[in-house]
Amino acid sequence: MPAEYRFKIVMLGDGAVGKTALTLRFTQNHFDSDYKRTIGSDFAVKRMEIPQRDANCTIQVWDLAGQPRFEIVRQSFYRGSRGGLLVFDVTRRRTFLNLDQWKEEAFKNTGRPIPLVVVANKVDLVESRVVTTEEGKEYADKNKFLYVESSALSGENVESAYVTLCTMMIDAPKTSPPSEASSATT
Ligand code: G3D
Ligand code: MG
Repeated sequence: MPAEYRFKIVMLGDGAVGKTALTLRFTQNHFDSDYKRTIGSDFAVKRMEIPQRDANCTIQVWDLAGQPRFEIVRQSFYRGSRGGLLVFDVTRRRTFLNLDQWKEEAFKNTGRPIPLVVVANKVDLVESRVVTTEEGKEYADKNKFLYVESSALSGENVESAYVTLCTMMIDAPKTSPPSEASSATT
């Protein structure tokens, strides 16, 4: 019998890097340039098989719209999340340089270093690419994250980004999350 896992994960990264497009591609297998720009701090759910771990993994993918102004919105977004995709756009260097800020915010709000997968998105835009594979990999290695190059447009490696994160979360040491009481005081 495969083991059953259930994880909440968060989509992290600057505006327009493709967080919503990746989520829709993964959960509904379509790419729609006319979708609603925001799905709020709403979530989508998907169950996957992870044969490498003899497991099934149900993930609740939280995608936060825009830059949330209110700390309280961000707290509920992060609360209980066990991992995340740290997404940047390979055609915009600034989105790559900002990954550290997203990482810090996630660690601060979850109270611990959760597993993250660095996702270099929009690799279909070969002509306008400015961040190289080597740079992306180096950043991921330095932080002990895994690295995937994807295109929500073509679908390339989208599932693989989420599967990779699931294997990391399954393998992560089972430390109990901070209790509600202690996290409420921070
Ligand atoms: P966000 O949720 O991170 O803010 P979105 O980003 O998912 O809304 O994507 C922002 C824009 O990038 C959208 O274009 C979307 O279609 C496009 N996009 C997302 N992923 C890819 C990709 O892999 N390749 C290409 N070529 N484009 C992508 P619009 O024009 O609707 O703003
Ligand atoms: Mg979005």
